[in-house]
Amino acid sequence: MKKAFLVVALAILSLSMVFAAGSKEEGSTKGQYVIKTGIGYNDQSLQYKTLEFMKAHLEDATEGVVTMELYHSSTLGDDLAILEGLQLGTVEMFCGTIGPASQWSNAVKLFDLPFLFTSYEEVDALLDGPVGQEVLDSLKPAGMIGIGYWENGFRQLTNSKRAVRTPEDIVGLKLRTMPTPVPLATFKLLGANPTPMNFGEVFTALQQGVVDGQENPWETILANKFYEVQKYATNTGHVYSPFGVIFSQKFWDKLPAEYQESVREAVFAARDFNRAKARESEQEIIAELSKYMEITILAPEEIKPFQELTRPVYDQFAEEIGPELVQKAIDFLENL
Ligand code: TK8
Repeated sequence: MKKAFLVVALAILSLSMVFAAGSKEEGSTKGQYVIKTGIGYNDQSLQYKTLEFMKAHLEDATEGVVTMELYHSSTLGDDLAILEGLQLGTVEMFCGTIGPASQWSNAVKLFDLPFLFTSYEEVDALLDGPVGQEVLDSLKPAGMIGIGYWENGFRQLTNSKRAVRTPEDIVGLKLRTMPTPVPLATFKLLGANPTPMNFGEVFTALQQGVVDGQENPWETILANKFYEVQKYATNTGHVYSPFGVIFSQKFWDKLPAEYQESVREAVFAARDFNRAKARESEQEIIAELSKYMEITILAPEEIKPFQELTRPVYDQFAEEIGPELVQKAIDFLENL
């Protein structure tokens, strides 16, 4: 009697183990896929809040099967290190300014061209359309899967020396630029003394006077407290920097199709959150910054001389970026 009971119990036990193993193979275990990502900005930044939004959305949609591990303030490395991590498969996602990815694809330099965009309408149409897709796809051979774009924003110039109203005011300023060639060429044309540097080193470099100035969107100037070490700001808006949301192909290929779809959806939901928040708070941010900085607001006709002086950058880089792509972008924006 006892023996018969034991046999039945064992049979039930082994059967349930088979089922448990079965469901695991289908990939539905909590925390089975972990997306690790890191940014240069701190946890007060909208970029970090956008990541938190994506994490909540994705973990909810996949019932915790796909989770996210977030790092800020360059603790996981700077933009270039994260991009290298995608290739190695040590990091799953990148969402920094796409510019530094130009090390792997020249097409990415398109967005560094000065004064390419003049409005958010143009930004959204180009990035979310075929040109934006072509740039993302150009990273595929490097083992990077580009899904979409979030907003870093129009870049504005700050410095510790003087108010900038005209291009002449920039002459001789030591400026930090992103570690990518187009901004370097742009600021050389304006007569500045540009130094490429990773974002993680910028605050200290400004504080110690290694450089006089930098350029980044209003929100970054506020969230990263650049106003503590920069007295002057001007709305140059010389470049719109998109954040590129890019995954490691090594990770992507392991992710079952249904979860790839969940990730895509979460990236786009976070994009909509990010753009809406960034744009609704812009004026408030400028008002807040003006408590600490002398802000120069230029009218569109005052921006023109900056535009004219930096125009040669287009010819300098068109060959490298791909003349057809540059023309396609210009035509697309003109016909909007
Ligand atoms: C921060 C970087 C940064 C960029 C820079 O995560 O280096 O100035 O604007 O966005 O991606």
